[in-house]
Amino acid sequence: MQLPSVLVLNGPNLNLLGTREPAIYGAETLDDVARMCHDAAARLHLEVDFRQSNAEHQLIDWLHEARTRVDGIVINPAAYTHTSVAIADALSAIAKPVIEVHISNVHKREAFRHHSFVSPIAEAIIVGCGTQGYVLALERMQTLLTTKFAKQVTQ
Ligand code: CA2
Repeated sequence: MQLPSVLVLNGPNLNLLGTREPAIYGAETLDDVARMCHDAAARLHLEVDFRQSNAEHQLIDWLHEARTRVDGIVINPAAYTHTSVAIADALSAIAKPVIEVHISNVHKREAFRHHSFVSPIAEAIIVGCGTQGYVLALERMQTLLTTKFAKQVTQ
C-alpha cells in the first residue's frame, strides 16, 4: 500500500537558514530541516517531498502539480505569506489539508508579519516553535490524514 504523501514547501530565502539570524531562525540549515522531516515521515509512515524556491511562480507551479499528486501540504511561504494572493489562490484550488508553518513567532515581530494570506485556507498554523514546527506539522498532518481527511487519501 502506498503511504500518504505530503509536500513540504518552503518559500524565499529559507535556503539561507543556518547562515544568518540564528537568534530568530535557529542554527539548523534547510538541509537539516529536510532531514528532520524525512526522519519524522519514516516514523509517521508518510512520504515527504521537501522543496524550496525563491520564485513565486515556481511555488505556484509545484502547488498545481500537487493538486492530484499529494495528500497534504505543509508550507512555510516565508515572506510570500504576507504578500501573495497568488499563492493563497493556488492553495485554495487544492482540496487537501494545508498546514502553515513559521519558524519564528511572527506575532512577536513587525506588524507587516502579522497578516497572512494563507492562514484562512490552513487547517492549522504552527508559529514560533523553531524548526521543530515542521515536525509538529507532519505529526498533525498524519492525524488529519488518518481521521478527518482519511477518505481523500490517494491509494
Ligand atoms: O518565521 C518564519 O518561518 C518566516 O516564514 C520566515 C520568513 C519571514 O519573511 C516570515 O515573516 C516568517 C523569512 C525567511 C528567511 O529566512 C532567513 C533565514 C536566515 C537568514 C536570512 C533569512
